[in-house]
Amino acid sequence: MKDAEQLKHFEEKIKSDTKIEPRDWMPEEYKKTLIRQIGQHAHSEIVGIHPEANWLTRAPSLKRKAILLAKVQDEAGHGLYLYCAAETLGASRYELTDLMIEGKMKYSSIFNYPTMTWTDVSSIGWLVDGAAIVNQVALQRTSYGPYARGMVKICKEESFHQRQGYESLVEICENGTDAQREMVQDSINRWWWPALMMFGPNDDKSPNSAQSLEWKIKRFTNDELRQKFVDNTVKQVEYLGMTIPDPDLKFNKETGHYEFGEINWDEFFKVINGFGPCNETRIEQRRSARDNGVWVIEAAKAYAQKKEAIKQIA
Ligand code: BYC
Repeated sequence: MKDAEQLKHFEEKIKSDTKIEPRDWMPEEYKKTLIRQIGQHAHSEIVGIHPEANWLTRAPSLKRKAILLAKVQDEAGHGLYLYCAAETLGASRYELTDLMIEGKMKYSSIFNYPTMTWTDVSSIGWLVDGAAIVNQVALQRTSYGPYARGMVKICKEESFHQRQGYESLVEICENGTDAQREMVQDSINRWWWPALMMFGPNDDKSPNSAQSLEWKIKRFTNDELRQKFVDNTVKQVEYLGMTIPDPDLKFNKETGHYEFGEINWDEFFKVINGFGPCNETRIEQRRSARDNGVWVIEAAKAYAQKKEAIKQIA
């Protein structure tokens, strides 16, 4: 088939919601956009382990430790599914990781903030995984088959993560001390705005959205998803007896949505450009994991070669 015919065939598939699969023809830019988004998504899952793993040895009970350990393992699994999805497009996970460490690929802004108290761990589960689900439920219908299918399992697990985070906060708010409730409020104050930033810049400042929506890589705009998250979450904050750190937040009866204040976009761009509170630490953690893990990869390769050699002789 000629290029023009292939393009027409590709566009028809997108139009009819038929998934694009690894062996199908696709425009180079479509492939590039997918590698960028899936790669960043994979990096986020892996980098996102660090702020939570920081509390594994300090969880307040065996039950909380077991839950957190399961969550961290799930996140590592999500990273692996996503790197596999990127590999179906010809991008190796090692190359993508190198690009992130060199500052040439991003990961979610949210993981550049520190986890200072146990309630931060609960708030991450509730707010960060809660925001991630809103985005990822939509991505279950993304146009690239391996990415869409990966999202189905990831969403089920994120849903458990969100519930465990919220349940942990309900427990503190209902049965904790005043000092513990203050820690919950402090944690909401620090995580609320960064959670809203996870959805990316406003639609009129989002250079990639228009094309990604046309190709159905994205199914909703950044602002539509952010609005959905706010609408979902306000009542949950109220149930905890806590407040949202936004004096402009109010329900609009006519639209049926909550209106909210202006996000600090200077802070957002600083963080995604490498100057957030923990960017250096996170990149250093990834660099050291990569460098200290070389022997594992080499040992696995040597073992595979040995097995292959034995098979040849037998
Ligand atoms: N952080 O044109 P735009 C999790 C970048 S992990 C950093 O709107 P796009 C979890 C954007 O990449 C879940 N960068 O871009 C794990 C672009 O820069 P480049 C993570 C951001 O791609 C462990 C530029 O800004 N979820 O749940 O159309 C423990 C312009 O933006 C951010 C995903 O990764 C940001 N927040 O839309 C706990 C979801 N926002 O690449 C929990 C998958 C924007 O041109 N990704 N940028 O240099 C997406 O849905 C989309 O990529 C985004 C951005 C909505 C994030």
